[in-house]
Amino acid sequence: MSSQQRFTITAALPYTNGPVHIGHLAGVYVPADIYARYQRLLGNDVAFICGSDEHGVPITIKAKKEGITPQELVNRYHKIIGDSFKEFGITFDNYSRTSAQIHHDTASAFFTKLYDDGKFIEQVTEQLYDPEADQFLADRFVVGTCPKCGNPESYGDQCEKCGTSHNATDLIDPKSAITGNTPELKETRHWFLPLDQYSDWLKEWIVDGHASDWKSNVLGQVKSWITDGLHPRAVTRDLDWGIPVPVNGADGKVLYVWFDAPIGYISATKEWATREGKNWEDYWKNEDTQLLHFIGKDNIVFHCIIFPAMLKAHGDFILPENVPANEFLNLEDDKISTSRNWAVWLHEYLEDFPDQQDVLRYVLTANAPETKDNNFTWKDFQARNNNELVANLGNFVNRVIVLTNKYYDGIVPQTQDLDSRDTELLELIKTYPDKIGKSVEQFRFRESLNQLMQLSSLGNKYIAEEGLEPWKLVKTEPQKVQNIMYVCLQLTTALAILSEPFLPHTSTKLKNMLNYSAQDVESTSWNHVAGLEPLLPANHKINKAALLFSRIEDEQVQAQLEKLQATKAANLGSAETKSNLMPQKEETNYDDFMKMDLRVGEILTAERMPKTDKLMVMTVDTGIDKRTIVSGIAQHFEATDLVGRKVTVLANLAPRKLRGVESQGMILLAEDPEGKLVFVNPDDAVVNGATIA
Ligand code: B3M
Ligand code: ZN
Repeated sequence: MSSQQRFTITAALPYTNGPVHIGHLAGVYVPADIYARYQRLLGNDVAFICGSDEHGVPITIKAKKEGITPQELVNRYHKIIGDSFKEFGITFDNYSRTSAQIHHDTASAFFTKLYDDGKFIEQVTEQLYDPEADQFLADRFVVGTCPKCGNPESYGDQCEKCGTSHNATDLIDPKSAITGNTPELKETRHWFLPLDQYSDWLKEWIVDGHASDWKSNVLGQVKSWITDGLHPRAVTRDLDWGIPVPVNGADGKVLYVWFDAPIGYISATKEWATREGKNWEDYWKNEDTQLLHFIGKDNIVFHCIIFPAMLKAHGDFILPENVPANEFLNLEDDKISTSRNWAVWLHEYLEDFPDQQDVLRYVLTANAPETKDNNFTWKDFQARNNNELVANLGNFVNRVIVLTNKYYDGIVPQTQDLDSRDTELLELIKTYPDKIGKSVEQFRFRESLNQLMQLSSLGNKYIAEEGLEPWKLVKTEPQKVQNIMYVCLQLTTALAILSEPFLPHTSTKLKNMLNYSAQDVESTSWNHVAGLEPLLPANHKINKAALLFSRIEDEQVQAQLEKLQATKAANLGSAETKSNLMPQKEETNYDDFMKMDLRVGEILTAERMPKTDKLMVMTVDTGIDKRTIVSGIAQHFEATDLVGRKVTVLANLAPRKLRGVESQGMILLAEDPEGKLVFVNPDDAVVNGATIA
């Protein structure tokens, strides 16, 4: 037995300006919960920490819109979010909030220590200011063009399109989100964390030290930030909602939300430790403790660069062992968006699918955006439920429990002369805790869930093998059937234990059906499955079968799709969509337009450029020649979807080199206000080379 390990597992603190949706669950909370539950089942010491992120500009904007105070707003959503997490079986040891006194105290003390130790640069700089609103424009109070990727909708502190974190003054053509005015520059004093001074250390620690164990999406982002050069970042803001800057003469200033929020992990641990009679420092200052941050990809810079630099500056904290960030989940091929209401909200899901929390956990894990953005569709949800949960897992368990009750009054039968098929399966079951566990430890949750389902498939195969079906043999070969049912009951118990991290409600139901509890056996832990003791000994009495999963019908899926259709229709006419449209460009003239050689082409080959996320290299038949065109569309389309497609080509665009490959033209695309790209499709009947004007 290995000795007990200690884990501090954090899940990103959700902003408390709205409820949580399937994207949050898939990207952060379900994987974190699987991991925490798994470590607990191994007998490890786990602090699984989360809470509401209650500061920041979006909260004040929304509260203002609703005519309530920010505190009233966060109180509302803190409750809704907390309830959703409970319903879905997310087992936080503490779900705290950043408006709690303990957090204000902890964050203030953290800032003060860095301040006293001279870790900040204090500087008067010119910041964006909206005279009409009489307010400085930090973070989401200002929108402008991202200096890195050109996204016209970037926020002051971060561009959601390319993930870059920047200063508000870096934005091109900034506009106040309050009044729409072009801001002025006005002097103000702030405190900056000189990230540039941590650059070498970060490189050594992450890029060199974790090259093999951190996910490549995380490493990729970290590397690119370090290569682009880190700059001092202001950690204070001119706002009235947040934690006051604990320095004399800093009235009207608060800590930047991304400075206080990650400290929330520490304050939530303190709050929990006090309640449980533990020492919080064991979880944050002991080198033997493994600190893990579960987050979405838009939070990588904060958890891999800024927060570690803060911890390092403080001096006595451990650093994360890993930051297993996920990519994004789309919904029905469209980006999930709170403002467009394009989401499946957890509290609404529960109204439509009560008691089916595990189905959603299952689908979101099976389809998790682990290495690339992924898509949730209601059809897939239905298919996975009906074909996998109902037909595989549910079907196996139901047969075993029903037949045991029918043949043996629910008593686990005695075995005699097990044949090789029986013993092989019993041995194979014992390999699963290790197999599933290895995948979980590497944050490969899809793979681990797949293995769990394999185990159930093995059961179905075993029970349904031609000529050996128990219901056919029960009269003629009663002992053989006893053996088969015994083996099946062991497998069902293994499923009850090993499913717990993934499908906790199902696991509980299974344990109840099996009348399985810690008293019967030495322990209920994970590794018990691999042990020598039978999981469910002969003569043990089980309970009656209860329903585990039920089919999801076409009408239910249809109802969900109609709901989304209605959202889309409502959005189309909305003022927000219209105001998101790009304004008309400056006037041009006929002659200039006619200079452009636009024609119909066809994509012959397409290949993602190695070592880039965005670039696609294509050969295009323009009718007059076949040429190479490189385009930044690789995040929007798969290469296989492109080949054979008719496209509109700007043929006489001056060639330019992109990462060493010369691009000879441009393919035209329409971009909607949400950044979704669509081809400008010529009719398939038009010949390649046909000109367009
Ligand atoms: N609230 C961002 C988000 O919900 C932020 C996470 C804080 S973790 C310290 O995406
Ligand atoms: Zn950008």
